[in-house]
Amino acid sequence: MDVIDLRSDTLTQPTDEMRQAMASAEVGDDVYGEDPSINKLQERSAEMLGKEAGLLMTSGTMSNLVAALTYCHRGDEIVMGDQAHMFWNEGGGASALAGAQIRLVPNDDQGRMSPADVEAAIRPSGNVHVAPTSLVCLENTQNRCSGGVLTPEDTAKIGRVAHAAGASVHLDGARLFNAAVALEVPAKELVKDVDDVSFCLSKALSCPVGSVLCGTSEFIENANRWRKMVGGGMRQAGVLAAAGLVALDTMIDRLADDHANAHRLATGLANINGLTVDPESIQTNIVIFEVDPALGPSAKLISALDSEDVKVSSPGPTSIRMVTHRHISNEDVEETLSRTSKVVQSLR
Ligand code: TLP
Repeated sequence: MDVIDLRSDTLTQPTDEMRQAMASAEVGDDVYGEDPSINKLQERSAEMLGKEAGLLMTSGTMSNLVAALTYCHRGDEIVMGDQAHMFWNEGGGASALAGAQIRLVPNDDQGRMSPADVEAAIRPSGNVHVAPTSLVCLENTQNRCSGGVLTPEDTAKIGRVAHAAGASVHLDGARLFNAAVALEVPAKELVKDVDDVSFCLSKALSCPVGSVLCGTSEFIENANRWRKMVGGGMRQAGVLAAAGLVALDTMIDRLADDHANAHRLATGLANINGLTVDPESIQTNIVIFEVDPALGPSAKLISALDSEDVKVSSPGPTSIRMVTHRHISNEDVEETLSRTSKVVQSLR
């Protein structure tokens, strides 16, 4: 039986074209700004997103952390959604290393925050009792909200209230291109109202490593200092950038296949008694579904699926996450549904 690994799109392997580009990449010392492949990737990324400059990071976590370090002084506050990856899955870096406290605002099912909630949460500087809000963070797509997408208008609404109150807006766009493909809008449109954006090369775009942070030249200059400080000055990392350039050319349009597979997967899961998901709410490549408590905690189903060689992850005690990606075919979706149905019946 083949293993079907739906734990994450981070599992995707570099393509042959990427491996060839990596082997022949022109490189230099990037801390001196002399790696031609990195420079090309950074320029290309910034251009695609309508920003002035870009900076290659080791990971999405490093990008988000460096953004927090660049905008915040110790004792500042960052407003973000209560389902934000930055809050749940990044080791508390913004608090521990940037010294910022986090203020959470509810995310709805699709990952949106209400502009009124954000406006009410933002606090001004000038009162000694208060941690001033220097930053508002958005996430598109929103991982823990089943890969929900923010439209350009959703983002503009938050941008307006944040900017009116003097706060900057950072977008964790780890899966920004999934949102762009799902909405059929250029990625540039999704980021025009944020000050900076980070997108990941190492998720559905299949690169082995890397994220790119894009913003104004001044922001990127400051971010570069923080990146060096946290150990992200990477010398001849043009081998990684070379894969990134191939990804931007070849891996974006195909994301539509992952989305179609996720939708089919959700439709099939919704037909299994004991599992709850609304297939119409699945917009990209992440399917999160609820497990009926009568079947036990989700951990029980996860381990039963594992013995059937279906690997999944869990965002919480009653839910399961399945992520479609380049190595998940139509047949894998059908096979996942049949193994899941069998396993659920065995738990009854
Ligand atoms: N997400 C990973 C896990 O950490 C959960 C995954 O498998 O989905 N922002 C978002 C929205 C993310 O989903 C992730 C990774 C990151 C940032 C961090 O990226 P990396 O793993 O490159 O540090």
